[in-house]
Amino acid sequence: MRRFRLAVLLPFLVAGIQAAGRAGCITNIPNRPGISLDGKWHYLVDPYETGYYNYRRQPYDQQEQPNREAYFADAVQKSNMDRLEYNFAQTPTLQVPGSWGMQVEQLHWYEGTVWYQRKLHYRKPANKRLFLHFEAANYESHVYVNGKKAGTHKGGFTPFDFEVTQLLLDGENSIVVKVDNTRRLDGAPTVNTDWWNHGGITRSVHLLEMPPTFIRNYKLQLSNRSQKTIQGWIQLDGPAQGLRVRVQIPELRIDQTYAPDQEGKASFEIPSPNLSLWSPQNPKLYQALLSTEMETVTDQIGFRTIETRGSDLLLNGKKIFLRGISMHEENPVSGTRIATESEARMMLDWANELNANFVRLAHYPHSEYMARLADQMGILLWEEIPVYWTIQWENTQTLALAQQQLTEMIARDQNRASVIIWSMANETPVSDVRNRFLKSLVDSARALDPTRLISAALEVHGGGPMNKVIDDPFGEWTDIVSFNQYHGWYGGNIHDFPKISWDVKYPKPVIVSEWGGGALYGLRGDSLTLWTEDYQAHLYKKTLEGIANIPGLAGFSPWILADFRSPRRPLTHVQDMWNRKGLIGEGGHKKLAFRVLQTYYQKLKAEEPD
Ligand code: GCB
Repeated sequence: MRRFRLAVLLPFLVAGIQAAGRAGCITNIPNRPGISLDGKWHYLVDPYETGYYNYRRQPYDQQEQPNREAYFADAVQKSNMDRLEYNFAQTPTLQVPGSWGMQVEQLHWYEGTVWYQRKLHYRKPANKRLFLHFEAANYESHVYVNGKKAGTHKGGFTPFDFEVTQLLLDGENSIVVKVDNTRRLDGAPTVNTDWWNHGGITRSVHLLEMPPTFIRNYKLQLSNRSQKTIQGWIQLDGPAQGLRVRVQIPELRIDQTYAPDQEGKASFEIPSPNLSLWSPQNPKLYQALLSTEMETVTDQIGFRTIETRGSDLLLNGKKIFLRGISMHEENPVSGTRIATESEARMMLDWANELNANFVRLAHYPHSEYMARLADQMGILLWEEIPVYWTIQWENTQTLALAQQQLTEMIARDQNRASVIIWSMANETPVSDVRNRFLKSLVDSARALDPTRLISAALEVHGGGPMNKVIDDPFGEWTDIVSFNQYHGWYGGNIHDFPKISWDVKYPKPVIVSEWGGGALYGLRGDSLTLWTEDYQAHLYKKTLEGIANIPGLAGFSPWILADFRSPRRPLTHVQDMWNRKGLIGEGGHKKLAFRVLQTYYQKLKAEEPD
């Protein structure tokens, strides 16, 4: 009986733990105390999930006997009688962060479970709360410390952490992480995408050492009603009674103290008439200090407003045109998931060289580095969750997963001035159930962050080849109407592009969130030969000739800055499992079209008022 009850209850308990984690993990990791757990981790490939399920395919952590959290969880042999059919000490290592498929040839196409393990010799600090923080692991992670489960997380691109104060020992510790990148029909994303499914602990891991009560998260941004009022809140974790929170921005002579409420939250509005507003021309960041009697957290924060008026997009009250480019989080030189700050900088430097002032970070949240660097470099960002193509709209678990990733993305980057747009989805098919799904995401995003704009990459419908209609009912709910179009590549004669008439149903700012075509770097020919750099450059010229005809156009982000790996792209000697729509090819070489867009943006930039 007891066994039955435990088995029934456990999934809910686990869901409860996940839900609690969902309140948002610890943010501003670069400025928190702790140690890095990056480096070499041992690994075991486990295609049958032997370390997780027994021979009846029951998960070890949902049984009373044997008393294990998982077979592979505890990397320490307890006695000679404890027969273990694995031995992490003898296994090779993987670099963390990194994608396994790009480090080990046999894992290139692998989709399944890999167990990571590392030891940690640790002197437990007195009076600290300890958290294992993962910036991202793709896709489902189970984390164990000294054989005990710390928690699980789903979603490959957002951060998560678990408190391990009681699980870590003074002395030697073993940390084991099961990472499973199996694509799932009910996942977000689902099984069908156009990018590489990089498996592994793809971003950095930290052990955070926090005081008994600490600042879990905070928000400090301009109110969307005024350019002279900073609005925000601080959320404490731990007993808050008697504590005060303090907000300082020394350069603005701001120094305010507040008493948190019973939930440990303090909300505030601070008049700040003398702000220098953040913008691409003036990426001004202020040092902010947030403190309690127990700690001080520093951050570099920019202040700006973003809003729409009719079909205009206004940054700090002034009309702005988005000279954009889309990018995946993949390094075209190495073909790996971007894992370091210098790789993120390389991508944004290219965007800068293109004279772009806007980057669409497709199709999932990129690393925190991207947004922090964009803040410093004055690049505006679109951030997106992987609600891509054909998600299971009717599945409430899938909706919960999308909501969770949205919440985690916003919690992490809500203090980045560069981020102006939260995008809910990409090219999703219209239906009532999809509308309800996406509407629910919009409601959450607006409640979590009313200071940014909402969009989604929609599709062009009907109208015929020379008349294109954008009438997706979801356009009603977004602040910006964005759509992807591929005239001249997926159908349509590119010479006709300037003659197309556009029918956009919503009087809102319009962003063409994708357009472009494929070219193999170095392949030359005439401007009508597909896959040549010449054709791609021609497509860019023709599109740029006609794109201003789109009513309400407030910017665009062509597809895409750099070639990226995709299993959907098998054309031999041309694609070879890469999507070739990059302006920069595999190896990091610029194609002709890069210069076309660069010159066009240069001209737009020169015409802009200061
Ligand atoms: C799209 C998708 C993008 C693809 C691109 C393509 O519309 O949004 O993820 O990679 O087209 O290259 O076909």
